[in-house]
Amino acid sequence: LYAYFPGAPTWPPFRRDLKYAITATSATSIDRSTLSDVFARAFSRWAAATNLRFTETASESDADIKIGFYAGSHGDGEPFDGPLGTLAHAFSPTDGRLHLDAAEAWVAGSDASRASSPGAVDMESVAVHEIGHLLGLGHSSVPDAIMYPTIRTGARKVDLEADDVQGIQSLY
Ligand code: TQI
Ligand code: CA
Ligand code: ZN
Ligand code: ZN
Repeated sequence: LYAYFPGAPTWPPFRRDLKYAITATSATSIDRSTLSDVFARAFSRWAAATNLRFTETASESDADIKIGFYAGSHGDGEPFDGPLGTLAHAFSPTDGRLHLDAAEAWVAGSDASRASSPGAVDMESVAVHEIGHLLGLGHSSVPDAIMYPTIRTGARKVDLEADDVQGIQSLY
């Protein structure tokens, strides 16, 4: 079953049109248009299950959600740890920060088939999971769910399960 954060925080009802910015990208070698693509696809999966809409903005100050790549300590008390271990993290609503570990061997876009090479991490799979956290979902006990707390190394898991859909629809 799906879960929420303590107190079940959500984005408030008058904020159904959320803007996201992909800001700190200097620490990754993946090009900007691929990143835009991966996140557009990841957000669209949650938009399809809710009345939420997500739009990319180039202006960080306009953004509700701020996505960036960081290595090691990066000022939020949750340092990244180099290859594997923690891949990414996101904070509960309405914080809006989604951080990815710049040290991972990220694969994205047309490279996604390489996700099976050793140590590779499929970015879209991680993005879909972290957006679930951004929207207020905790971890699910259903192994096939996007919000299950583990994923097989190299696996690609981007489709919401019934459990994820029920979870997000109970919040929005
Ligand atoms: N990052 C953890 C996660 O997103 C960070 C975390 C632990 C967390 N507990 C949390 C975030 C509670 C919010 C709320 O779960 S991770 C996976 C999965 C990670 C793990 O790097 O371990 C994915 C990131 F599920 F596959 F194991 C993305 Cl998809
Ligand atoms: Ca790591
Ligand atoms: Zn962080
Ligand atoms: Zn998680």
